[in-house]
Amino acid sequence: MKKIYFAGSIRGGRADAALYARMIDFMKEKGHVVLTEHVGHPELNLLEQGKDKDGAIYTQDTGWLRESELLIGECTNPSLGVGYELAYAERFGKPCYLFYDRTRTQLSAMLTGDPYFHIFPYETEAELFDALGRLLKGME
Ligand code: 6K6
Repeated sequence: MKKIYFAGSIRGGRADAALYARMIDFMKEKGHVVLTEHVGHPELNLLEQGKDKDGAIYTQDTGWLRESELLIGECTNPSLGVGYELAYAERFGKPCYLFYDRTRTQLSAMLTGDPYFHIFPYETEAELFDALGRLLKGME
């Protein structure tokens, strides 16, 4: 059982929210704890904002990042918050595994150019889940 920090776009756009939810369910089914389940929630309130709320989100999420054993990110939809989390995770030495659909995006050179990140481009969802399954199996 691993404690996983799942990173996916929120204010960057919710086009892939259902995919995040399927990835989170998959990781949980394999017996892992996903600290950031809300990232896959379809009705997450994007309009809820304010300095106090955002401060609490930042404190909570950076705490979870430090507590996590690894980060798994779905990076097809660009997100400033996910980019920040990746740099934060690297700073704290958390292994980072990044997935993106290469038919839909060109991942930032700041990620593909950093050898710290383990990057998994995919073309179909079946390919994504196959790679994710193998990755989690290798951690048992
Ligand atoms: C309310 C209910 C559920 O979520 C909210 C409020 N928003 C956030 N809550 C928790 N984590 C967040 C929230 N907004 C961004 N994040 C973190 O940043 C997540 O861990 C995502 O991986 C990442 C997304 O960043 P943006 O820039 O796309 O919002």
